[in-house]
Amino acid sequence: MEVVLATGNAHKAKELEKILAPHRVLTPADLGLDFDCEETGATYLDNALLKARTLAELTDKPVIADDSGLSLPALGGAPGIYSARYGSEEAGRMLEAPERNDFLLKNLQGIEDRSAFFVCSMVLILSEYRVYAVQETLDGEITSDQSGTGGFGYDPVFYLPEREMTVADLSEEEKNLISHRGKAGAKIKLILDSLAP
Ligand code: ITT
Repeated sequence: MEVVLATGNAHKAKELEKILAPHRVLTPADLGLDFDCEETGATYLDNALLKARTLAELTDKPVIADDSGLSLPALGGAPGIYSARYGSEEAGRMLEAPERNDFLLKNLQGIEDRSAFFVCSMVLILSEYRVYAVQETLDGEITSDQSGTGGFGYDPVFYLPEREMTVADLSEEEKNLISHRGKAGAKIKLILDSLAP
C-alpha cells in the first residue's frame, strides 16, 4: 500500500520508510503537493491530527503524520511539542540540531534529574471518517556530552542506561526496534497490513 507522509523532515521520512516497509512511503514533494501546516495544537496528538488532516485535503491516498518530541520532567515537560524550535527564540534563528543539543545541555547544568522521554504521536487517515492514532514513548536520560553519528535531532544526547549508549550510537535497525517512532509505526503497519490487497 502507498501512504503519503505529512512531513518536511527527511530524517523522519527515512526512518518511517524502513519501519513501514514493504508499504511505500511517499512525501508530499514526491506527488508535487504544496504541503505546509502550522503546528498550533496543544498536544502531540492535536498536531499530528492537524498535519494529517491538512495533507488529506490535498490527496485521496492514505496519509500518515508524525508529531514527536522530547520531554524532561526537570524542565516541566519542555521542550515537548516545541522540540523542533527549542532555543530558536533565544538565538533569533532556527538552530541546527547540534546547537539545540548544546542549548539543552547548558540548561541542564546543575540539574540532577536528567530523566527524559521521547514521544511520537502517529495518525493514519484512510478517509474522512476512518482515522487511527497511536502514541508511543521511549525512556532515557540526557547525557552531559553529545555522542554518536546515527539518528537525528536529540539522539546524540539521549542516553539509554540499559544499552550504555546514546540513541545516536545505535544502528538504524536497533533504533527502529525500540524507539517511540518505531513502536508507533509498527502498530500503524499492522493496520496497513490488514488493508493491503
Ligand atoms: P514535521 O513537523 O514536518 O514532521 P518536524 O521536525 O518539525 O517535522 P516535529 O514538529 O514533530 O517535526 O518536531 C519533532 C522534533 O523533535 C524534531 O525536529 C527533533 O528535534 C525531535 N525529535 C523527534 N523525534 C526524534 C528522534 O527520534 N530522535 C531525536 N530527536 C527527535
